[in-house]
Amino acid sequence: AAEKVHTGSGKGQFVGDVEIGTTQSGSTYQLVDPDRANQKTYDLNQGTSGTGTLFTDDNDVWGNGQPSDRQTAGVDVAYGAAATWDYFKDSYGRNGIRNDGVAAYSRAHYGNNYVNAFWQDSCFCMTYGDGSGNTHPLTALDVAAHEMSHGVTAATAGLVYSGESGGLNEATSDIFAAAVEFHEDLPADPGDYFVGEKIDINGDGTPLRYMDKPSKDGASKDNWSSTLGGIDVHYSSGPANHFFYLLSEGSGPKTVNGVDYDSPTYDGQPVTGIGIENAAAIWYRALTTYMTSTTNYAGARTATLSAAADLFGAYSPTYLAVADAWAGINVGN
Ligand code: ASN
Ligand code: ZN
Repeated sequence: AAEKVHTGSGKGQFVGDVEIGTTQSGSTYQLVDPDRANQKTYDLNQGTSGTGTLFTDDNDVWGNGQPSDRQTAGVDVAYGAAATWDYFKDSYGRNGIRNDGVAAYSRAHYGNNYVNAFWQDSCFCMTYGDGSGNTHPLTALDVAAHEMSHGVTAATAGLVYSGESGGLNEATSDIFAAAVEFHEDLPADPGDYFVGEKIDINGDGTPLRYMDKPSKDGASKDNWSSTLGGIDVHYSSGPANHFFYLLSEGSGPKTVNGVDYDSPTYDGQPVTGIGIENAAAIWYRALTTYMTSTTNYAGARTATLSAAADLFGAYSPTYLAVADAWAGINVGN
């Protein structure tokens, strides 16, 4: 019998009440999204290999917002995958992570007390742990968008995951994580320039990373220096995240979606923001057109200037804002 297309209603822990794409198969429904190339969501059921089983449900009402309900994580990650698919499609006409119309799949409930999430090119899939006590899952929207964006980077510039290119790879995932979050702007998770603010990975309510002033995490760098290539890629991403914040919102104090930021510049000169959609479009064009596997910070500057020239005109106000934002993190000034 032909499978029927349905839209299930879900309640995630982080996304709140949402619609998710589901497919009826016989007398049950599956977390298979017919609007997005049958993008699938699996329950690993604490295993660490294979796909486990597809999430299924008998009445197409999924999760209850609590981590104790296994479907709740499925709702969050299925929504995250859908939102990320939509972001790249709506913004850039990108048809899936590899732009080939093929959907990646998601795996929730990986292992026990696993405090991470990750993307793998080998399976073309992303995987999510349940976090500390199996009750703090790493399934928020920005985490999903971050992981899937690793797939986009791998399929495009291919930035090597070490040294300065590794920092740019990580920053690319944080940049599109923020862009996806603003694009959705869910009541339960409005757009912000933090990474992982919902998952409470530190146990004290603080986010994993701060794009306006990355050093607030105690380890990330705010500005480029010659030591950058020798540190963990999740910290050498800091200056590029800071560049992206400055380009989007500008320097100095600013309130966005009710959140107060105050972003400094390395050179003390002001930067005028161009808005997150323009900043992300410049980064996307730079990533997909000009960056290569070995692009470093200086190369990222020239890549974004070329992208800005293409999209907005050489020496346009937007192009000049890109140059100012790089100067604001000690690149090219
Ligand atoms: N969650 C981490 C990340 O996406 C996994 C890793 O270290 N690659 O960056
Ligand atoms: Zn990452």
